[in-house]
Amino acid sequence: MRHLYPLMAPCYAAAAVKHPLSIGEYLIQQLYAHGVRHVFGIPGDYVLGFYDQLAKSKLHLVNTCDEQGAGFAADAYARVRGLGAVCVTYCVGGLKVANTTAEAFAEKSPVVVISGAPGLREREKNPLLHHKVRDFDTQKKVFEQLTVAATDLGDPQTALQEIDRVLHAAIRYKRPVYIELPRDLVSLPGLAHHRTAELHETSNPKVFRAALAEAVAMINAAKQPVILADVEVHRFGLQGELLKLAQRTNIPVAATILGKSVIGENYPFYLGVYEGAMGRDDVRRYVESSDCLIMLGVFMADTNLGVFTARLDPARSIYATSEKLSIRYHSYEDVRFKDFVRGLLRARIRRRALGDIPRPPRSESYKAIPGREMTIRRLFQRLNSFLDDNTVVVADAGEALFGAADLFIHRGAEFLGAAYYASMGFAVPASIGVQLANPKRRPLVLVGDGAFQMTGMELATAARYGLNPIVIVFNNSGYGTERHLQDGPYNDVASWKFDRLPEVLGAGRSFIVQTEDELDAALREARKYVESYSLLDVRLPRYDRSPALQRLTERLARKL
Ligand SMILES: Cc1ncc(C[n+]2csc(CCOP(=O)(O)OP(=O)(O)O)c2C)c(N)n1
Ligand SMILES: [Mg+2]
Repeated sequence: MRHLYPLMAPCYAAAAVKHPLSIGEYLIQQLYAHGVRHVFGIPGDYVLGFYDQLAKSKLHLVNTCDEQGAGFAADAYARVRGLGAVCVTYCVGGLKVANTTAEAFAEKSPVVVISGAPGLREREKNPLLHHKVRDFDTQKKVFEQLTVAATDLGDPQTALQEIDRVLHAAIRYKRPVYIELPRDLVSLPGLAHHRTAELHETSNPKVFRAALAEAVAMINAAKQPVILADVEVHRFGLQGELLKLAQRTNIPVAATILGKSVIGENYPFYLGVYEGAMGRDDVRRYVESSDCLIMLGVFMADTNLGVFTARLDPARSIYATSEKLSIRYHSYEDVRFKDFVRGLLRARIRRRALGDIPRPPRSESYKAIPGREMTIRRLFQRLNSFLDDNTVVVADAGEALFGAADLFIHRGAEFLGAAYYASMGFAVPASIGVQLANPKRRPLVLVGDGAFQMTGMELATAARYGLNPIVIVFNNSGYGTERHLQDGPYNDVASWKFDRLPEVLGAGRSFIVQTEDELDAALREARKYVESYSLLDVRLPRYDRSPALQRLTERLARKL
């Protein structure tokens, strides 16, 4: 993806580094300058030198149980704070974060992957050093496929420049980058008079004006314009602009599942989640019948758009992302996504009456029926009224994610889910990244029993760092989502005594929930208990499913 880089025109503005920092120290300084305060990972001999520098720095190290946990935590941290970092040792650690980096790439999350590596002097005569797979650059080659920019800091003359280059790429493209640190170079001084390059990128003003004029004319002429907002509005920090645009013009807003919570869901112009035939039918009809669909930062991915059941007509659309701007059938080059959205906000778009539009169902007046066994539908209804302004919902793949589409996320609350790449095991470690990135929020983790068995041990990390997520384990005795596609013994998982975890981890509280009144009681207790995590083992029928999953599996099964 290096071809993307020449788009950037770095200009040299910041002060030169006076006393040359070492290469490792400069990397730390730049991470800090870009808002990073925590680095997730596990050390190893190839990266110990850098860990020592980290431990002495202003950055906080967060040791996870497994590298994959560190990778997911860094991804979630990046989604909330704008940049995240994971630091691991060569290959044994690095290749374990290949999956999480792939997720960050696929879902546009700027994570800096830092890996130690054998020193350059150790590599002479190509010895078989421990952790090496094939060649010394095997791991780097893997990460070149998974990141938007990759570098190995093998030359002190260019190392600081390379750090600037890849960090800028992460911020510009909101995608992961890879930095490999040979262990004998970490403490060497970088170039004495290096000036940190600043990223300045501008739209071509003529193209920008033409594109904006066409978009505004189309919107003003439309009878039923609709905004469909997605993940890039989050990543580029444009939620405020989107909200103002909707407030000023009264153009209704729908979100995708990946973009869910892009605006608070109690605004009168918020329609709900649009996901083709998978989502609510009134939203689908309203969005698809629009004569001017303004798609902002939308990811045209299958799961995001109801497994390609979305019917969005380009002839009636304005499609703006960080990579592309099209209006109807033609495209404009050189217009930045941010400029376009801000341009819309400043433009003369006529304000219209809101009219009668679909609205998300408010948290239904739920009342627990004592003794009644839990179902997924009732669990979500109850959780809806449990959310408050400080809750961040973090959903794992499976029912946890599908059912969450219709959760009513409050103003100021957030929703995180790996809704496109959909790797199981995201949610528990992600909640660590979320809470460290914003300690004012308390994560509500929704996770299947299968996914929990992959990374749930990271609750130990949550406990160790004083975090207090509330974890709802959807315990349906296996890979429920897959049972509805094709069932077999391969969808069973070993039955765990989830409630014994506090004993094993020496922290936290747990609850077994079988009935609606037990759920009420457990949620009440969990909210009160703030010292550490709470885990609710919610027992669900094996073949139960949410309405969204029912629609999805029917469609997927037809494709098998
Ligand atoms: C890492 C990974 N492995 C396999 C899959 C395929 N997969 C998708 S959903 C699913 C079952 C998830 O089970 P569980 O976490 O218990 O959630 P449930 O479907 O029961 O709600 C599997 C195996 C995946 N998405 N990610
Ligand atoms: Mg399950």
